Amino acid sequence: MVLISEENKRQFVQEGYFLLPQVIGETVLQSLCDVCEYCIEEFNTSKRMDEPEERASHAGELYTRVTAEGKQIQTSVLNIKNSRYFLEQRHDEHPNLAEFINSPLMAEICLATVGSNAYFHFEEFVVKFPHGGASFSWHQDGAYVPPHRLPYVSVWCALDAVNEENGTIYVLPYSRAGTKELVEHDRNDGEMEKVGYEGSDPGIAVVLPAGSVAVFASNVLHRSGDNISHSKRRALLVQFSAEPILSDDGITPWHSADPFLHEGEIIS
Ligand SMILES: O=C(O)CCC(=O)C(=O)O
Repeated sequence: MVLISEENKRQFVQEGYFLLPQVIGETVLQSLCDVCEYCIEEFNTSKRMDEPEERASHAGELYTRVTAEGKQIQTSVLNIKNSRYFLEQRHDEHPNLAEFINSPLMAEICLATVGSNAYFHFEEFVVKFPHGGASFSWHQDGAYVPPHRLPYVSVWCALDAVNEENGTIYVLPYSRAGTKELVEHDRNDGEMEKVGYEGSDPGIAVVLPAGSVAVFASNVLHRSGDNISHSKRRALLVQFSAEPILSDDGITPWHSADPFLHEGEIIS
């Protein structure tokens, strides 16, 4: 499988991102959409447990919901009911999702970005609901995790065709951001989002058919727009790092740190 060109690799080094149109086959795409729909339904039919002791270890970032069957799910504080969902870390329950994370496509992306030794770090579905699904502020993904040595890679997979009407992402290439460093982020008013850019550059809109992928480094500023279309916009974000990303205790992985590639070979 050679989907990534030398030009893609050059652009990743120089500008921090590249795009791979239509690289996810229809069957796999449908299976990922099915998992996403299951997770949406699970969110919508669960209730928030608000006691402080129910908060997850990533204090302030997650809270617990409980389904009618009593299953507890960790949910992002960034979720806005029927507007914008971040549905994270469901691969243990959904083999099709786990298989996609451990696929040759992800191996090729890791090899071209973080290198021949790679750890699976995190996954989440990001869903924007029709008729106003909320935007998401300019940020670098690396600002949402504890301090770490090396940038990691985000693989943003479009489960639906994405465009400016339905709330696609916008990336700010390094040359336009003027930096590759992690920048200071402020929390926006009341919404718990971190904001790392207040400039006037609108960024480059990622407009792609369903089954396409945007690959960007964790130090690339990006945002996403409102969904003013009549349909849901679903994406799956999968992240890999060259070394484990750890919590402040220096031992516990922040999210996951599952070995995925060793010397270029898939080992998981
Ligand atoms: O899919 C989106 O709308 C943006 C997601 C994103 O930027 C993120 O989760 O870091």
